[in-house]
Amino acid sequence: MNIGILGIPLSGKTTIFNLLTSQQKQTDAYLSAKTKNIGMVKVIDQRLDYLYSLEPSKKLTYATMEVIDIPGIDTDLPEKTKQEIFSDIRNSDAILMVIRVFEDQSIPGNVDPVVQLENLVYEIILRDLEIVENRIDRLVHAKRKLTILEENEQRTLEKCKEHLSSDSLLISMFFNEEELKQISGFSFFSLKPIVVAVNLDENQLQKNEFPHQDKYNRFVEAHKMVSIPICGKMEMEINELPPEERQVFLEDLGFKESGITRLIQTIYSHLGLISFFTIGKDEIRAWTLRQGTVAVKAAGKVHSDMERGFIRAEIVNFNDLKQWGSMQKVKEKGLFKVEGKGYLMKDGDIVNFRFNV
Ligand SMILES: Nc1nc2c(ncn2[C@@H]2O[C@H](COP(=O)(O)OP(=O)(O)OP(=O)(O)O)[C@@H](O)[C@H]2O)c(=O)[nH]1
Ligand SMILES: [Mg+2]
Repeated sequence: MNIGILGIPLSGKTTIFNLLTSQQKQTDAYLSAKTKNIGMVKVIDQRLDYLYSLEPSKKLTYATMEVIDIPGIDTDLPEKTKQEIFSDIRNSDAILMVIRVFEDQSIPGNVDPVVQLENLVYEIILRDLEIVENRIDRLVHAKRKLTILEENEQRTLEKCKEHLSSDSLLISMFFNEEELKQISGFSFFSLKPIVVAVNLDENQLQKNEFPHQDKYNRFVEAHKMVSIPICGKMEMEINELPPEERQVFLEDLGFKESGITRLIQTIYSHLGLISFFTIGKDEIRAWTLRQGTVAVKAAGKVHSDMERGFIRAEIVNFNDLKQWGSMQKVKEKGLFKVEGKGYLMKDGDIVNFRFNV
């Protein structure tokens, strides 16, 4: 899973990247950076800690996501530069937009969330239109008769073009299965799920109030995005505290968990991701799946041999284990399940794959 971070210059992208990945890349109050950063995010999951407390193992491995932090997108940049910046997140599975609302005289830049959203969506649409128009152009000017498949593809692309030209993201368009296949190879930006981190100051965060909020919320909803408030500055301060003091600090301010934790969870759920767990003497580990994944494919995540030689999956759901407190009890209650290749994996499944190669 890979997430690309997008925003205008100096909106707090690298600050949030650092918080997500525990890195310390340079942030700057005046000069927009020209470099990209790549890092891994640990998907904190308290269920994993609970499993470890029942049966300690040598290693505890959280699920991870990769994030890419790119330079700020300024509408005034030359087209070619924008294309280059965007190309670094072309293969991302989702976009994390960072929108600046915090006021700070020493940091230049726009603080109107709606203007920023409109500009970024406009840029995303332009990138996709370039691809669609190029491809249509090649099909139209082909020096031979198009195949039926190509004719169908052209028809689908014409529909995409019309939709994009009306300032709409492709994610809000309906595609049937065949059409989805035709367009899947283009990695359209506007088909990627978008999570918006709205970077507020402490006061705005606590009151959950900021300028243009209603218009902002309507825009987010209309474009099938999901928004999460965060204060980059406060998150940095929390990070500087010793771990045992962080929770108290948060609770004093009226929060249950840090904004970064909520952000990771929001990304996870907006992308339709679920976790399953494997337990062994050497490692207790969480794995990420898309909702709707079958058991044999989940096995392949752990090891290709497990997919190839899949026999069955032995499954206990975390919620049942938590309720009854031990595997023994869960078995007595008849909640230990044996499932075949086509079983639809559920969030929180604890799995032992039986296989033979
Ligand atoms: N007051 C305040 N400042 C912040 C907040 N978040 C980030 N900053 C500051 O804003 C400046 C820009 O932050 P960066 O994280 O470098 O922003 P960026 O979007 O990566 O910027 P470029 O990559 O250069 O476009 C830095 O000085 C940060 O310390 C916040 O929540 N409040
Ligand atoms: Mg940056």
